[in-house]
Amino acid sequence: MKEYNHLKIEPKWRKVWEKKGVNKTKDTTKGKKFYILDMFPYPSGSGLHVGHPRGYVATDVYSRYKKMHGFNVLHPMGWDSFGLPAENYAIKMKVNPKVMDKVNVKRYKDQISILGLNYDWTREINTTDPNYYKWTQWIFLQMFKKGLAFESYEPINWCPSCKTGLSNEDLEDGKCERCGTVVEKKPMRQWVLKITKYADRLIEDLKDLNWAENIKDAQRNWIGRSEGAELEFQIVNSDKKIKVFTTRADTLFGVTYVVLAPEAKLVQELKSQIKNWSEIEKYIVDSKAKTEIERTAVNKTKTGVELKGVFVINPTTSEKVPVWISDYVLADYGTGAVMAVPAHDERDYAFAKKYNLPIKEVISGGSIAEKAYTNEGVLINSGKFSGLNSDLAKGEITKAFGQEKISYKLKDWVFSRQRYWGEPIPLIHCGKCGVVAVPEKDLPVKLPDVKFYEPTGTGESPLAAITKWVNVKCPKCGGKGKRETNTMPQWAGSSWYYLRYIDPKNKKALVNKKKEKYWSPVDLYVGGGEHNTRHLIYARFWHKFLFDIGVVNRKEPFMKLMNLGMILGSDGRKMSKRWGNVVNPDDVVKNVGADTLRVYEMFMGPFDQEIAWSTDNMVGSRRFLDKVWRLQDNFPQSPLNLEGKVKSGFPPSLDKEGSGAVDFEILLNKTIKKVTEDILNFNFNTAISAFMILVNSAEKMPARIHSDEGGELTKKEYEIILKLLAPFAPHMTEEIWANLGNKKSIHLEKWPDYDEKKIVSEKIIIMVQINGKPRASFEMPVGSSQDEVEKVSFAREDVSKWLIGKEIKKKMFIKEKILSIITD
Ligand code: ANZ
Ligand code: ZN
Repeated sequence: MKEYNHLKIEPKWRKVWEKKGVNKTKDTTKGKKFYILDMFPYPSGSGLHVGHPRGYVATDVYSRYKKMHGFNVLHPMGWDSFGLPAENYAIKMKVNPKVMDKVNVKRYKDQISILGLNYDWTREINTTDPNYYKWTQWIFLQMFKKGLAFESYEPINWCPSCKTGLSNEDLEDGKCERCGTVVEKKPMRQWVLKITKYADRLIEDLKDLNWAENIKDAQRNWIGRSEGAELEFQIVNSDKKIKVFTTRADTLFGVTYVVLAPEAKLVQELKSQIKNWSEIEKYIVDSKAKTEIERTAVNKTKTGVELKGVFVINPTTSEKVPVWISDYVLADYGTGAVMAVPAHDERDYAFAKKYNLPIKEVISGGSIAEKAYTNEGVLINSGKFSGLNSDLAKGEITKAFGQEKISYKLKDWVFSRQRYWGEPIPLIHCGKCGVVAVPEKDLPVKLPDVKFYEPTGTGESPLAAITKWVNVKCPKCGGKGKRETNTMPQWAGSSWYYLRYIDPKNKKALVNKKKEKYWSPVDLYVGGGEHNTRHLIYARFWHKFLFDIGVVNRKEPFMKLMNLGMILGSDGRKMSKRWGNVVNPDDVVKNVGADTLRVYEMFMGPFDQEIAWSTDNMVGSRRFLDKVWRLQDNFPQSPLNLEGKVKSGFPPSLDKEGSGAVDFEILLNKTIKKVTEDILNFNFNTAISAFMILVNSAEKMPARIHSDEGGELTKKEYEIILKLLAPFAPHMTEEIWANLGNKKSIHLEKWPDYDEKKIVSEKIIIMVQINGKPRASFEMPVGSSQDEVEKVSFAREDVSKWLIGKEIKKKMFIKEKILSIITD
């Protein structure tokens, strides 16, 4: 019997598949299609560890399964190479990012290739390829032309270490997500995309998507839509007003002070009126040093300073109330100002207690002696509105003193980076014409080669130093112009890449319309954690824009989303060089084979849950494959000898109920059903356990050949097992398949059907005991209830004869096992 030598088998078959184009997607727009997509990686310098391929293996299993159902499957892979991580790594290694990218991509591709994933590599894309980013720039230009890209000088997040502006999405607890440095607010020129214009649609269209509710919630929370009102407070002795955003207009009568964010422009404008300016100035400086999380935490002690000399009028009562600044008010939410209602808001309550400000109750329903009463209720102390309930009062008070307003936590997308390694923004600044779009025929604007790619820290990208590149003619007037030197953020290229796989080599359009119509939407998108808010929001935004300008035909890009759980090191920590717990897939493939790695990663636990790596358990997966391999012993290796020895069915004399052969047939049908359903539901781990049970049972079969107990494993059954296992262990099953004399690839076979009757007809033996003595045993369908078992029992002579003339005192039933009857 041939040895299972994965080192020989695996590379051999990968070559064959490539030569025969087994993994290629049919270039057609007819027939049933399935588009299955992995979130593409950014090839960092450290290469893949065994955690990365978990999602890739899952999509691979799924796509092979779909192919075996006759679908034309699009299952592509590419590289998200622009951006800070790649650039920071290149700088650390003192290698030009362009050169580094080539090395990293090659490494990643080599590592991915040895896993036997059935990607159609003819569709590979790389976001740093000018033929690709030409279209990233093209989309930006369309946004620019539609007024969705605009220049702004607002203060933005600035990472002093990465020396670039960042979007809100690039922060983690107020720190730069890439390097952990606390970000500062810095006013600078930047390009911003009006994603907020799409906020409502980004929420609304979630309802059509087949995504886990927690991911939808993450999207909703990120967008943070809040319905409320904008109300105005006249400043005493000034023509200025303070505008506030509130979700509780019903509490307006309870406002006892107003609070501005320390950064609010108004504070500067009121300087001449403010009597304690130096104190105010100091507070503004101090609050700059704090992160947003620190500032808004509910349980943190509030600080603030009164603007001495400034008062506003509560419009309901005409009472004068003081104005404060405090860092619990954020400059960039709502209007950057809050009407404080200490009786009914926790933060205001804490603040009022600390600074001895009045607390005025205006909603009845709870005591405010020790804390704010924050529920809604019936209004009191509210003039003609008293007696209304909160809901009604909100509307009435808003109508009388302001207007309805919706606020969003989502900010417009700060879209420029002062860094080298990104797509150049295709705009030209002209002294006469202002900002001018680069004509589409001149795209792509190629990223020039540079000597110095380190960030400058001056607020300009290193590109600004390349005068030859920067100085161009204005496309409009032919006069002197200068290129925009900011580059796009790392999320640009990934916001539309799934469209390019559909038509990766198209020179005339981003994607051919007919092909787009055929392949859209992505039927199944698989990826993990951190991308669930940002990447998905950005991509959905771009997709909606492309829908609006007629490039795509659907409102949403990703129909179904499966969330991937991380693989941790065997110590339970995130795999990282720092902990020395990284397992390299190359080593695993060498030691036990790609098929074992694949089976193990699918078996180790529920797909969406985190799980720690265990080399011991992986060896178990190898043992399982060894067993499947050894089943070949039942069949002669040469197809010539096949006849005679291998039976195509069970010998009639053995084909009776209760024999091993029938048991096996039932188990096989059950397993087909289970594996089929499990793959569809991403329950790969239970699919593999079902396999293990089946194979254990198949292993025992040949031993029975010479006994009368049952049949033997038929070639047909063995082939069914192989087909079911093919998506998980593509190399080994292909090898055995060929050994059995098959000429075509197993991966082009049809997925096995199961026989529903065979599953339903499964029986178990019920034993009937009467007064402790076994009196009868017979078959019943699995799952029969006590009632059903009793009915059958009492109808049988061998039971009823013991019961005639007796009274039944007690009955006990153990499901699928025993009915025990006690008589007098
Ligand atoms: C008065 C009030 C009374 C409020 C009350 C609440 C309870 P969401 O739901 O998150 O939108 N707020 C408004 N702008 C703010 C800012 N820039 N920084 C910090 N807080 C701000 O929250 C809206 C509420 O958050 C608003 O309603 C406002 O306080 C506060 F009994 O106004 B409320
Ligand atoms: Zn010009």
